[in-house]
Amino acid sequence: MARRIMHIDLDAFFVSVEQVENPQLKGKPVVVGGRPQGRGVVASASYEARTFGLRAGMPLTTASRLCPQAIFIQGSFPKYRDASQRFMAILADFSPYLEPMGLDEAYLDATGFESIHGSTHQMAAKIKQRIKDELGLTASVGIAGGKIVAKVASELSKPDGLLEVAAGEERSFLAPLPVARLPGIGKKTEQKLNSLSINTIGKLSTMSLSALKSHFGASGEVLHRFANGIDDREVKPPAAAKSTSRETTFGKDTRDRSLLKSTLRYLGERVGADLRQRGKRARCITLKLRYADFTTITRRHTLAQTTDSDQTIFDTGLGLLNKALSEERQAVRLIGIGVSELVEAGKQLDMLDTSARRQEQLNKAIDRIRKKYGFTAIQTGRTLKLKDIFPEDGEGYTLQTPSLSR
Ligand code: DCP
Ligand code: CA
Repeated sequence: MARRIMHIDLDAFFVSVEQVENPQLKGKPVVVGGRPQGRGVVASASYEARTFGLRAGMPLTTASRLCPQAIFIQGSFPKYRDASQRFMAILADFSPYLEPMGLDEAYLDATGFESIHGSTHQMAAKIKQRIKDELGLTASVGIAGGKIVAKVASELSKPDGLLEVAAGEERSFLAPLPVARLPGIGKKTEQKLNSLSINTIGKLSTMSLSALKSHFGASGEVLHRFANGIDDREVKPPAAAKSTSRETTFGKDTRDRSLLKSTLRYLGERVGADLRQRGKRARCITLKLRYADFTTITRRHTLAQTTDSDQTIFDTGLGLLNKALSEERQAVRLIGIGVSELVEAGKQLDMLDTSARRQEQLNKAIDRIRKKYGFTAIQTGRTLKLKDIFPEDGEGYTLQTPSLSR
């Protein structure tokens, strides 16, 4: 059966999330990335801002010169992560063959879904509608026989687009487009191709494999396939993570044991919540410390029995911390805690033990309340101290400088 691959990409993602929250921003040039005189770059620009030449990656100072009336927003990563999760959950309703790429795009294999959703085109229209109804966002969708052409199609259709390339038409669809449209061709490759008078993907597709290999080495072969619209890479659901961790850098290097402990407790609770949400238990607990001179150490402890309990994670981490601090006199710059050697949380032998069972019930109750009222709705004595130190973002403490990185 001929494959039908979809590429779904949210339009002006960060900016659009801000516009849903504050509708006054709609229809205006808006930039997410930071203050106009800040040192950062544009992370996302509204399509109105793009008419002034604003682009992702452009220094904010350049952006404010090109478009002084633009509204500049700092942005908030947890908000975008939430929107991303809801976006992926909608897609997962349509097909289990889903491969998220970053926060706001995904490939979906729609082959054989006609009996459920009608044509692939109709399925894409339904997906777009649900994203609009439930998230207030617009998505652009490309459909083709392989990933690469689906992606080019979604990009070409932006914003709020839907473009299907009929089976067998991949090569002729790509042919008139400039080479830079092909994902993977960066500035350098583009210049090199242009210097060889190769300006369109069609021209590129006629270059011999050996010529491409001699100019671009191993990637010449990929270029050859993609330019011809050939791409049989599968849509691969992401592999389950093998570990999970949380870490934070202090505003100022510290020797304050009670601050170190509170922070460890808080980070450990986040790790525990993550484990339980994923239905996993861990056998190995790792502490990470970076000292003032940037020396970084990790210390690990393997438990006799797997755990998903905040208390056990913290107790084990604290044991490692006390030992490490007794061996090193420097102030601490960063602290982190992680768990690994994960197993599915099935029925565990130690669950027969009543204290372990009580722990589990307690953790479950905490998770429920936090899900409803936010992570900091419940705090233990230790993490409460953090309130005075770290700003809170409604969803948990903002541990690092607000970061837009993925
Ligand atoms: N992003 C980022 N840093 C980058 C690239 C992207 O922080 N180097 C963020 C900002 C974007 C989001 O990821 O809003 C998605 O990236 P896209 O490249 O898909 O850009 P947009 O969604 O903003 O615009 P488009 O409508 O072109 O997809
Ligand atoms: Ca996008």
